[in-house]
Amino acid sequence: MISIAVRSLVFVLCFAAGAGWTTAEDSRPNILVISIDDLNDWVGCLGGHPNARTPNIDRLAARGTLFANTHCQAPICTPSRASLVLGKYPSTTGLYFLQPGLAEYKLQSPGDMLVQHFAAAGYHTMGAGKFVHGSNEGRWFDEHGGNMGGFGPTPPEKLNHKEGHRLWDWGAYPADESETPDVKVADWVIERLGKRRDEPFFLVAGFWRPHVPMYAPPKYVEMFPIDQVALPDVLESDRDDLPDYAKDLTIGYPAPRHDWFVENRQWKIAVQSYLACIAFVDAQVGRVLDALDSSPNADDTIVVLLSDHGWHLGEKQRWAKRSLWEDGGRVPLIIAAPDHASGQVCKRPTGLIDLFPTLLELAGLPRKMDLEGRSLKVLMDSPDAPWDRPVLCTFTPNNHSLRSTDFHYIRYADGSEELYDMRTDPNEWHNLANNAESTDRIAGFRDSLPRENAAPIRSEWGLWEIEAWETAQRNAADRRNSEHGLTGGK
Ligand SMILES: [Ca+2]
Ligand SMILES: [Ca+2]
Repeated sequence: MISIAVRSLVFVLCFAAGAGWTTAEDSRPNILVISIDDLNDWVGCLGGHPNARTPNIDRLAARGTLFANTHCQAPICTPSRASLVLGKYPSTTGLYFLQPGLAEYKLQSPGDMLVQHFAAAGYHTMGAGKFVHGSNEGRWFDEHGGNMGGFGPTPPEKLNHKEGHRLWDWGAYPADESETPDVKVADWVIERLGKRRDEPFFLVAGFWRPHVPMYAPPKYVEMFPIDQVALPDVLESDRDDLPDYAKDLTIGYPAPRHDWFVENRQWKIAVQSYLACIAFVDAQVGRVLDALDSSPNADDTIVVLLSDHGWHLGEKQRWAKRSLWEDGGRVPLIIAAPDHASGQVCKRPTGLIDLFPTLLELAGLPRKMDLEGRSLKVLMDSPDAPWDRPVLCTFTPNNHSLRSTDFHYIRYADGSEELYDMRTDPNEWHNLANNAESTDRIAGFRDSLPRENAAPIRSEWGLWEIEAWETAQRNAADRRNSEHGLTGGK
């Protein structure tokens, strides 16, 4: 157990919600958020891949609570992060797509956004790299280091995927890891961790990998000899029991098709590169944790580690994000807080949306009543505590996934459904939605779906996503019409 060091400072606190002025000794903990982009469950302590090497993430898990059944609220960067920092579901805000970003969303008050809420409560907010996502990330922080080079640097010519989207490539690059944005993000964060401030800090390390391009410095690629790389399990007939709508939802996404990876002998190389990117970002996590441990903030800093959504590398014969299956939605979430038990694993269904209320409670700040998540502190105190609701993930309007402790239910906008028993079928190969014995269970899940689905907020920059979604709607309408002997719909 670590006790919270009390700052000697007497501070004046004014909550944004207008709760009035309070004077107290500032014993509130610092908060360090380690955000990793597109990291699925290929993390040692989550057991998602036998080759995964993440000793530093694992050691953080050993210091706190690993939420092993955590899911994002949208399986794509911008809306997942918007949901996290607003504490609201996409079906409430209408933020479903890569565009518009949070900057274009009309906040009712700055305190409605996680980082700004802590700033208003007297925290000094700092960040570097990718967290909220979108241009001018610094607008959300008191102090921001910039994007540190974003998804770059890139080699003069693509290494393995010569055509297609500019970000879609993988391999060993660059030779000098000090050129990578993530090393620079870690450097910037490490420098700030070393200073003791009068007021508590809210500090975000926003790492870019393993997001494409899946480039990692050579020494990390060499950790995974190609002949030892294990491929995900795939069932050839898996897609036969999927609703047509599930297949349509992948329309328009920029990842190469699974057949392309197989036919071009790139599957193993891409898996190797993704594992290398994870090992590389884990090394940066280790540098940050070491810096915290040797800093004056070691004893009173809450550490959170998360990713914004999952990632397919051939599972269910598809790639990348934008799916409601387990591989698209499951993310690591670790919270290590002073005065809380260590080495715990919680299997209750939880979401990134729960982070905002959790951090408020851990920091001793007032509850914010319009948040849609739920504080996880009760599960940090007792990982098997009663927890009566499944976690919701949404991909484009009215397409939802609900994950309970043992089952995974998906419902698409046309009413088609999937159900998987995760205890016996962790690969989600056998859709039980049409089995008679699933009727009661499905009825229970239907009751937990959102009552309202906000219309999508549109952006002129994200038209291809809207078009893909509209194509799925049209195709569903055509299928419905042909089933009823009608024509047209286009
Ligand atoms: Ca992402
Ligand atoms: Ca199947």
